[in-house]
Amino acid sequence: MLYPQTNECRMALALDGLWEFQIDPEGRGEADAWWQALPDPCLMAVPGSWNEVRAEYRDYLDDAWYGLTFTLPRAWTGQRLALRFGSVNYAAKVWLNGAYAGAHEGGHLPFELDVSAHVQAGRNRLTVKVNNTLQPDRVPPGNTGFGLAGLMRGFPRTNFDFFPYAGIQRPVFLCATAPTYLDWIRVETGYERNRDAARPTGWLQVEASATGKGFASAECAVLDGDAMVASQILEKDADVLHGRLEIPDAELWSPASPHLYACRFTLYAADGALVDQYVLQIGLRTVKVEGSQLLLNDEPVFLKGFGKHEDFPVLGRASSLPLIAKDGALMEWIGANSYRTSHYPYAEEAMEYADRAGLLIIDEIPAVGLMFEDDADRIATRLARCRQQLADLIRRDFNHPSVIMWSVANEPMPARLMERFQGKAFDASVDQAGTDFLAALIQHGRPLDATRPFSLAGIMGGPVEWLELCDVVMINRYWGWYVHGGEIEPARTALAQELDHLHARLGKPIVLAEFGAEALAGHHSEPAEMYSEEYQVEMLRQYLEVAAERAFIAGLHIWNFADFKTGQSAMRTNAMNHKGVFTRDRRPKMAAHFLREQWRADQSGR
Ligand code: BDP
Repeated sequence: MLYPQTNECRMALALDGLWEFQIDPEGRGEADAWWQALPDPCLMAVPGSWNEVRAEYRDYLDDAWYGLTFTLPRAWTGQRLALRFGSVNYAAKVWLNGAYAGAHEGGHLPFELDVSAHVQAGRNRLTVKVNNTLQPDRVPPGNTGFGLAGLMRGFPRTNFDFFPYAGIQRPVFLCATAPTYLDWIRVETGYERNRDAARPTGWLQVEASATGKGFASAECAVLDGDAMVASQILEKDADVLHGRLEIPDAELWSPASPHLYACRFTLYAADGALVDQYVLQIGLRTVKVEGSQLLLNDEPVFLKGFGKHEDFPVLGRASSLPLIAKDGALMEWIGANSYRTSHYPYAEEAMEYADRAGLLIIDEIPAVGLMFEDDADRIATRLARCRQQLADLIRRDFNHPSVIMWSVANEPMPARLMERFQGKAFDASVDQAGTDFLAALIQHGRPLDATRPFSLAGIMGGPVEWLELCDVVMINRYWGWYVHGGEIEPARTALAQELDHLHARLGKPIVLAEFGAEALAGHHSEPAEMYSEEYQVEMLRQYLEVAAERAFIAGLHIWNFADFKTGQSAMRTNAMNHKGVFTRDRRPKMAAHFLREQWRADQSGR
C-alpha cells in the first residue's frame, strides 16, 4: 500500500474536514443501521482525537460513528477507487453507501479498502465505526488489572503511560488509479567507494508489484532534480518486478546532507501509453552495527535526541502538519539529530519530514505494556498482533532513509518487577516466555528487512537475555528519578556501573533510549529538587557526562521531547507526564537551553 499521490496517472482526494460524529455507548449503531444516517450527530474534525473536543468525550473510548457525504469527481468513473486511512484508533469498520466495505484493527498504521464496487456517481455516503475500548489482548493492552496498569492505578486503565486517544487521527483519502496499478515498491540502497573518485557509485535494488495484468512493461528511472541519472526496464519473476540500477558519482543521504533522489516507477501499455506511475523519494545510505558502534554510511554516528509522542492540546494524537514542522524546527534549534517514534508508528507525513530534514528515526511498533504472566491465549493473540504490526510497519516505512532501526517493543514487563510492585511470586518461566515472545518477534522481522538493526527498549531491572536479542542495546533508565530520586550522585554512580557491566556482558552499542526527570515549567529550586527545572538540568547533565566518558554509548534519547497527556493517577500531576524539555505547547524549559548549548557546541554529538 503506497502513500497517496496525485500525478498524471493517479489522483488522491483528501476527505479530511468536518465529519458528523456520534458516540454509541449502547452499541446500537449496527442493529439500527447507522450507516444510513446518524440519528443525532455533532461535528468532529478529521483528522482528530475526539477526547479533547468535548468534555463529556474525554474518557469515552467505546463505539463511536463518523459520517461524511462526498461527491465523486465525474472524471473518476471507471477507475480503481480505494479509501485510505492513515490511522484509526483502535478498530474501524467502514460502510460506503450502505454496503459494508471492510474493517481494520490496530491504531497508528494505514489501511486501504477497495471500494470500486461501492462508489456511485455523484453523492456518496461514507460511515466509519470506531472503537478504542481498552482490552488486555489488544496491542497496546489495557484493562489488564496488573502490569503497569496495576502499578499506576490510573484512569483510563491503560497498561502504558500516555492517554489512549481515539478517533480517525490521520488523513483519509479517496484514491483513484487505473484498474492495473502499482501496489508495492521496495528500494534497497547501497554504494561502493571508488578509489580515485571523491564520490561513490550508488546502487539501488528495486522491487515492485502491480495489481492487474494490464501492462506490457515496467520501468524505473532515478532523477536528481530534473536530470535522469539512471533508468532500467524491470524484469518480472513470478509477480515481482525487479531491477538493479547504478548511480555514478552519487550523493549519499545523511543528517548533514539529506540528499534525496526521485525514483520513478512507470507501467506502460503495449502501445507505450502510461498505465500507472509512482514517484518515491529515496536516499542512498547504509546502516551497520560493528562492535560497539552504530555506523551510518560506514562512519560512526551518535544519536542525539528524544523519545517523543504525538500529542498536543486540542489535537490529542491527531496528525498536524504545523506541529510536525514545529517539532522539526525545534529539533534543529536544539541541535538534535534523531528521535524514537515512542510508542507507536508516527504519521507518514512525519516520516517524510525526517527524510527531507535529515533526522534519524528509531521506528517503533505499538508493543508497549507487554506482559508474559498472563493467560496463554492472550499472550498468543498479542504476539500475532505484534507480528502483524511489525510486518505492516516495515512495509510502510522500508523506503524511508531516515529510518535506521526497528524497535519491536517498549519496556516489556519482567517477572522481577511484577514481584516487586505487585507481590507476585517471582517465576523465572515468565521471563523465559518473554524471551521466546521477543525472539519470535525479532525473527519475524529479520527476513522482512535485512538492512536495518532490530532492537527493543528495555526497562530498568529487565533480564539481560532480552537485550541480548538486540543488535543495538536500547535501555530506559531512571536512576535519579524512580530510583535514587533526589540523589544525583548515587544515581550517577549506579548508571556508570550498570553501563560498564552491560557493555562488558553484551559488547554492543548502547543507546540510552529514555532517561529524564519531571520538571513543572516555572518551578525552581536551589539546591535542585525533584520537579524543578534545575533538577531536570542536573539529572540530564549527569547522564550526558557519564555517556561522554564511554565510547560504546551510541546515542542519548531524552525522555521526553515535550510534556504529554497521560491518564489520571497519583503519579501524574495534572494528568500529564512533565518529563518534556519543552512544555506541551512547545515552550523551552531550562533543560532545552542546556541541551542546546551541549548539542550545538559539540558536533561529535557527545
Ligand atoms: C518509561 C516508559 C514511558 C514512560 C516513562 C516515564 O517507557 O512510556 O512515560 O517511563 O515514566 O517507563 O516517564
